[in-house]
Amino acid sequence: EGVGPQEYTLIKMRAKTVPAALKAAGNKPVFLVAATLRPETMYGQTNCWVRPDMKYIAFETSNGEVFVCTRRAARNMSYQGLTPAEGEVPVLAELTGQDIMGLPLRAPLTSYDTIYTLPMLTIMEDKGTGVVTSVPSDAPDDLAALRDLKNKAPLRQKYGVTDEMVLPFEPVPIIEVPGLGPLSAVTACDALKVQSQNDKEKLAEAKEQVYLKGFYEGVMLVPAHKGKKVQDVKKPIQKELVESGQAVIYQE
Ligand code: A2H
Repeated sequence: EGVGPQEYTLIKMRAKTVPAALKAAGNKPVFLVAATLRPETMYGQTNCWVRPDMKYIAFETSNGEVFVCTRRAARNMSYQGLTPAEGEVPVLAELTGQDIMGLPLRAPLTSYDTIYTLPMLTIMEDKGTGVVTSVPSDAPDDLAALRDLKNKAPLRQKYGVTDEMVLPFEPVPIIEVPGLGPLSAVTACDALKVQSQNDKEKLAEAKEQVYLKGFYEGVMLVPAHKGKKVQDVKKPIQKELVESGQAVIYQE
């Protein structure tokens, strides 16, 4: 990794219903918080990823909201002014990813009114918040994991997610990438014949093709920013999300 701290945008995904494991939250609004480097892609969110076997916590923030993420990330947040007392995390509940699987969420900027938490098995414990937002149009890992769930009914059953949480959701064209079209991750994964979320080598190659080009040459397709370069809208979109209370800045 790089030398300095990495800055992420934490996307606040509001739980539309509160599961039994989160009853300690009472009436406070509950958010799953996903760390992203690409806030301008939030127009293309189709779901939220959690890892079924991973441990998460719910804690109360300095403004009376409840955030769900890994304990490690919450500890970092406690030194970034996000908890009531510096260095202290007021834990409300301990959970596993499975406890919050299939949760309906309202997420910023996406055209889908409700998206769901779904299982991704390759989420790393020591990066970001352990909650990942899914943009299958522009992220090969997200596309591969979504396709796994779409193609494999037994996988959906294993983690208790229903057809309705998965099948209606398709990659949304949000960024045109020269040579890769309006669904760059789809183009790359199809060309390389990526087989699943565990197809490490091909996914690494797909990401190499998609990420740099997407960021440096991508042009926005969404009406609000149509024709603008990805590079030029990233910061303004981040700012808009933060100022409207739909995101916070997080570093690690
Ligand atoms: B990005 P970096 Cl569209 N485990 O968000 C695995 N992946 C994780 C993670 C974790 N614990 N935490 C965050 N991520 C993903 C969007 C996106 C992202 C797009 C394109 C590129 C991209 C939609 N998913 O990242 O190792 C998140 O996916 C390019 C690397 O800290 C996050 O941003 O550089 C990115 O990896 C952070 O990865």
